[in-house]
Amino acid sequence: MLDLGNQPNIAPKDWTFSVAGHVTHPIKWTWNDFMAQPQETVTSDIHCVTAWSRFDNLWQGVSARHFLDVVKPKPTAKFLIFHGYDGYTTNVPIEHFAASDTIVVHSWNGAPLTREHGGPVRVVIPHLYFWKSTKWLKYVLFNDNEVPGYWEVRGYNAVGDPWREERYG
Ligand SMILES: Nc1nc2c(c(=O)[nH]1)N[C@H]1C(S)=C(S)[C@@H](COP(=O)(O)O)O[C@H]1N2
Ligand SMILES: [Mo]
Repeated sequence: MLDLGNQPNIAPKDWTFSVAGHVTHPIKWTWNDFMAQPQETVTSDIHCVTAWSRFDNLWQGVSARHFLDVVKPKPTAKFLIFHGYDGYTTNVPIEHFAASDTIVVHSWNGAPLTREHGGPVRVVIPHLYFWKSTKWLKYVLFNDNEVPGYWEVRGYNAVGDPWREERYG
């Protein structure tokens, strides 16, 4: 599975990104705010739950670690739910988002993310199945309880570790 079938067309100047819920510093970023954050690069493989993989992807953007430093989750923050501009949602335990190679990206293999692949900004959580990596990122809610997202409601796993083949819940 790749996406819900509607690929939103969002120009960077129209893109905003907000974070709310159990955080000390809720944010609402414009494209310029996002690009002003420290930039990092990560190389990773990706695994879709339907068995395809894509190896050696070069991602550029803002690390999850930096992002968490900015919003400062409260001790009650246990689960994140990501929202895309297409209405997609997916949930991830906070410690999985906090992995050292998780990155919120604007570029793939040296070029801006295309609309098809979730531009202007998507999440990449390399150690989980790719359905956990929200395209067309719009909003993240930090929750104290687990709220299932689009595929999780349909029976997919709350964590989604490909090495444990955690496809279903
Ligand atoms: N917003 C949003 N993000 C999404 C999806 C989606 O439908 N909407 N599909 C997921 C799934 S199932 C996969 S496999 C990857 C596909 O990413 P790609 O198009 O860059 O290969 O995006 C994930 N992120
Ligand atoms: Mo997928």
